[in-house]
Amino acid sequence: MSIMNNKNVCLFSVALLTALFFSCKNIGSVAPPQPYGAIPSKPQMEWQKMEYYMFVHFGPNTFTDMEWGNGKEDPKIFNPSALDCRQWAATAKAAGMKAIIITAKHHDGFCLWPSKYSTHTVKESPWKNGKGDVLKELSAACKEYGLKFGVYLSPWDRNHPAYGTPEYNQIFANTLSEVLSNYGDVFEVWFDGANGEGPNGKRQEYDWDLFRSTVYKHQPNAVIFSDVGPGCRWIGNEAGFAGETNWSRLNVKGFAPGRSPALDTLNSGNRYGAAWVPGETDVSVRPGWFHSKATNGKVKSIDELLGIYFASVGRNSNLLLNVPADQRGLIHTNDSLRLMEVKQALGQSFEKNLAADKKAVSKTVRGNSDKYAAANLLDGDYDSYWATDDDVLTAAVEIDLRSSVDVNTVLLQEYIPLGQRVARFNIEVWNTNKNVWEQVAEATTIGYKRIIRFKTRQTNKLRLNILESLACPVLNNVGVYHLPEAYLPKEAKQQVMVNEKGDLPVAQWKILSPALSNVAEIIDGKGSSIAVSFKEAIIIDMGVENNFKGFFYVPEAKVAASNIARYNLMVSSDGKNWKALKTNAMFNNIRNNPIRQNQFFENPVKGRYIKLEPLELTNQSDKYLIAEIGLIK
Ligand code: FUL
Repeated sequence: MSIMNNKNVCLFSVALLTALFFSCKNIGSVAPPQPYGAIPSKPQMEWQKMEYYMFVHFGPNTFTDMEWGNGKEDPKIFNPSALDCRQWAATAKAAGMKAIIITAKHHDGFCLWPSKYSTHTVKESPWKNGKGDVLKELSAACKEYGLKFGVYLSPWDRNHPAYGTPEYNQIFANTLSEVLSNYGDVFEVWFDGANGEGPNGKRQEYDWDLFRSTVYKHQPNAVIFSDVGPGCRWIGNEAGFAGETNWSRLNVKGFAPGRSPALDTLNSGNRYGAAWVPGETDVSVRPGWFHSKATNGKVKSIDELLGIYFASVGRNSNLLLNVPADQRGLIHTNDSLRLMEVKQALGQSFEKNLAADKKAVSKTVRGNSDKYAAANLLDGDYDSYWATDDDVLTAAVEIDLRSSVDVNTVLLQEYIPLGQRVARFNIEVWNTNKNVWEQVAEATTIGYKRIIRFKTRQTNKLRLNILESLACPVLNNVGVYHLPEAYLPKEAKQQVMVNEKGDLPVAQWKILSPALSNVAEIIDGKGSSIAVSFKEAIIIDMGVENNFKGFFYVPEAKVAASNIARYNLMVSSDGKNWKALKTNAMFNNIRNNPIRQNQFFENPVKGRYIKLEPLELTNQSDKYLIAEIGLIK
């Protein structure tokens, strides 16, 4: 073996250095991925990071115990005895929420601020001698508590005399201008798509272009919610869940609020949608949207609310949770206690990220550069991310937890400023006894945030496999957690019972119509429904005369199922001569929120037979669904 002379040593060193130089991770010189498809605007990005905020339904309905007022309510009924928006804000803040959106004007047209453009407002009410302004108090309270402030405004107005005429569009725009220029920053404007008849029996052709431009004129950074955005979209149900697959892109061409794409499209978005319109899940903490004494005992359980959280925030959607104020103008203790319990449960669940400061490695790193290394997934910095080369659409990341621990939850985030890309992935854990990888979950989209829960496993490593991606995957965060067992998904629930205290007993009842073999199910107290021909009424013989003050109908609990929307209800003593108790009456909001409908009569009623005649269904079916019918003492 010859010994190298000085010159050779020199050449060798140069070669070594050059080799080292080229093999070395070249920080900074590798171009970042180009954005893929539609991407969020700056306000949409800020909005997405808010994740969880409060809806407050409040207005005349709070005092009439209605879900939809008809606009004829006397403004004198609006008189909260102890309204305190600071209590709402303090509650939202303590619950970990980031904002409050208030129903400034619901379908009944009543304005919670003294609008110049209506005579159906707080100034016509006795509250604070007509000098009150709920928006003023709430916007100030939000500011004080560091919360953002948002407004819900229903274009459908069952009170305004101009509704149903072309002039109304400008009036609504003026109304918007008032709300959006007098109360500081408004982060979200919530446009309800519901469009029914106004006081003249006419519907309105809405000028959405005018409404949107009015919003942006006063609040250029506001995110506009509607069925189709443009800021964010309705998730397609009021039950609190986004699709398992949930793209933040949507095709909006040809659609409008109230004329939306199919509900499952709203639920899942469009894989190749042309616009960035992320989902927002709106759901009430109680069965209805407005406060009612009857639902004080029906605030959703921790299980239900955690289920909602994981099915919304955990599926790439923001969560807008409604917590209605009561007749005092306060959030009821039952609701606020539950919110605190949920806050605590989420705190316990996510306080310790088992992957933080551990090791993440991937064989596929963009340009082999440290700038895009898998370690970025664990550094807590939102803007640093792991990415692969443009042509690498499947990839894996291994998370080394360094010691064996219990795990059951993985939280993933895509870096959505560059678009949403991942279409399918799975998660594996290392079986330390058998020395093999075992799959614990497989799912489709990730988006801004995806939380996957699985049966608890003890392991020291996990692997995330991106199995399908529309462009090179770009992820900025992976978290690994061990949730208390109580917060893991529960087995399918048993049959839901739908009876309430105060329902008349049904032991002696006979159902005279329809003549179906399973007809007894409509009085068995359980939640499963039967289908009845649209032409057939429900007729019941109670055997004896009874006194009652109302009736209830439990529809099929699925949004847009063929439930009864409009009906007649009749009573009789002999089964021949009928008296109308309700004529052409509506089950309000039953299409979107198909819960038990309690309907009360003007005066208590006596009778032996009742008849429910369907007049209109929530869809075009020739059959309607009914889970239960009964009378309220
Ligand atoms: C719906 C309305 O009809 C309900 O009353 C409620 O306000 C809900 C949030 O939006 O469209």
